[in-house]
Amino acid sequence: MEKKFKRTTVTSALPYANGPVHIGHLAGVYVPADIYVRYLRLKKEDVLFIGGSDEHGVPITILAKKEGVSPQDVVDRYHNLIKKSFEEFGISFDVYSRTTSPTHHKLASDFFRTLYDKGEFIERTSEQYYDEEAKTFLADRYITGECPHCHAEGAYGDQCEKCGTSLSPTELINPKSAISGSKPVMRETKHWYLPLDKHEGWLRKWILEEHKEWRPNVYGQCKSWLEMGLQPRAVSRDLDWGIPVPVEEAEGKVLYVWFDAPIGYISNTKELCDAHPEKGNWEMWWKDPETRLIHFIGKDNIVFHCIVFPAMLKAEGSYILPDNVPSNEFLNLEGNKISTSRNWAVWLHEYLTDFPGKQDVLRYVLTANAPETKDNDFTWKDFQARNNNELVAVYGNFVNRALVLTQKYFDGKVPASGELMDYDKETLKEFADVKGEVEKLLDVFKFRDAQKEAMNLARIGNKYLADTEPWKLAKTDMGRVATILNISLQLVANLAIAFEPFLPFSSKKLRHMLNMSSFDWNQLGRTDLLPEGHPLNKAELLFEKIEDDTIQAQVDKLLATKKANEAAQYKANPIKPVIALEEFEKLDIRVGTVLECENVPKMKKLLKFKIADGLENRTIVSGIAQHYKPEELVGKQVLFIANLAPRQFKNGLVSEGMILSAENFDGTLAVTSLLKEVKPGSEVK
Ligand code: B3M
Ligand code: ZN
Repeated sequence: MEKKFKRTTVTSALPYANGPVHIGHLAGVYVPADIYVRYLRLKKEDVLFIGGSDEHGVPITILAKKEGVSPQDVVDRYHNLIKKSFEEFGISFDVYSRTTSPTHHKLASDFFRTLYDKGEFIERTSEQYYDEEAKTFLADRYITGECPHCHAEGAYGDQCEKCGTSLSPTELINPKSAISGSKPVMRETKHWYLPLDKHEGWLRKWILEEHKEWRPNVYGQCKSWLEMGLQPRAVSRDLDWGIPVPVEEAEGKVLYVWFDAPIGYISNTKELCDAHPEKGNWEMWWKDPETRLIHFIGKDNIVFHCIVFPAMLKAEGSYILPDNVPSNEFLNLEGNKISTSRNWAVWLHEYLTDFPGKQDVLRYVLTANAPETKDNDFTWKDFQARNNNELVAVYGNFVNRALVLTQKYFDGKVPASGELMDYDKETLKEFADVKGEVEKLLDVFKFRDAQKEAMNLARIGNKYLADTEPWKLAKTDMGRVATILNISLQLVANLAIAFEPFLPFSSKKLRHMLNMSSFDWNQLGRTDLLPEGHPLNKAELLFEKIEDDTIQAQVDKLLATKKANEAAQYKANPIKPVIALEEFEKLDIRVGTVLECENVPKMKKLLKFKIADGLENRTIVSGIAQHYKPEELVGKQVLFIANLAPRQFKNGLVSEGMILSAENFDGTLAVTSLLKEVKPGSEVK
């Protein structure tokens, strides 16, 4: 049963202001949210799109400490950078504020106080690590020590980054405070907990029975949380960065970041509505049952938005609950998980430096590849292919041909359509259907399929022009050319509308080329969008081809990152057990000069050497063909073990010794050589 809503509040997860945003953020949350909001606005529905930065939490304080600046400095820097990136990519927030704003501090604080006064929290005392030198309780991340599982040093109180195990701080061997370096002691501390167990009953009914339509990944995650049974969750922390807990005995305690952050959606709405009364009262957007609330988030935020935040809202009592929580899975980059700390990402601000003006290309590719049902991979090859084969070859090409031909034959004015032939009618019918298809998909948050449908419209147009070939008819039948171009231009106008939610920059450009004034979703599918005689503006290219070397430059940039990461992670193997000098002296290591070197047929890894050893020369076979070409080694001096027992290969080849190579940590081999030339056969001691 479909509920009728008057308006929609759309929120998108508030990114932590401790780093710039990357393609994973855009693909997972902001592009889909923006598509949805633009679609609703085009349909002239009442909608607010709420965004902002999440500026509290321990990682921000750690970064500040590392940089020797204040947490406020950190969030100021990244809030502005993130905000700018979103603006540049056309993410059309109605408000993009921050959780350090005074409005938010007050609202979050009041929210806590309401729940406190209503008796919605329970209080619990527990023992936690305390730094006696720094006189502060330690957040899990602020305690380091030896991992109880893999015994790596420097594991954090919440996780060992080496083996990936989740930890609690008391499990660490030899714990140390990351603030003072001292050994922390256990001390009692009191916190407030939201008793989620008390909310389990209604949450079960609300999600599992009444929201079966939620995406399977979201529904499934909720189900498994509920099946495990909910526990009380602490909503306060011992920390000096955040919103003070508004209770007398709570000195030195702040609201847990996941308690205040979702309230940020509400505060940001309030900030917007207070400054722009024409947007209505903020409470209408959050408390009126005729308002529909939609949260766009990434999959690691599901429990907070589907269970914890709704429990908070319900406990408060005057708020509506989300109607849907479209959450995406993760986007990987060239086969690896995107990682800020390892710099494995395509940063939005860097993308725009390398691809100025190509916001829509990235938006298109991220939607075409959106991780809606499973994790997906972004590759630069795919990026190039989708740009060249779809945006340029299909969409751009069709638009360009329709406009240029109109310029050429009709002086840039929309020609009058004559009588339609069957093929024209079929084409028109096909594209009249697209509106319904795209809508059906957008309404259920299937953005990739919706964009595919929109692209289908361009395919229909491209095929229509290719089949009717108006350029061939120009000498014989101008009436027919006029009809074909009229139909094509109506299709182009439809494309400008259909793509607006997905590719807003290109739609704007196209709209200008078409000199199109009225613009709304309900016109989609119509064939009279451009009246006869309507003057068009000059045609420009909507998209341009991306060349191989541009893509290679991006791939190289990632390869350099990979190398740097590997180098940073590299640790030499432990030294083998000690041996006596006599044992070493048993080895006869000599210098040899490479006289000949060749590949071995059918044995891809092997090189066969003829080595001058100062005696009778010898043959050595070595498995280094993947690392050297034969001609690179001829004439060079190498080190080899001269008294190793001969070894016979399958094909009968016998190796009389072993050439010494060093194995680099990435598995590549480097043949050893000398700094000065010596006589072949010289001994190495
Ligand atoms: N800042 C977590 C994240 O960026 C968090 C989202 C808050 S939404 C209220 O993954
Ligand atoms: Zn470990």
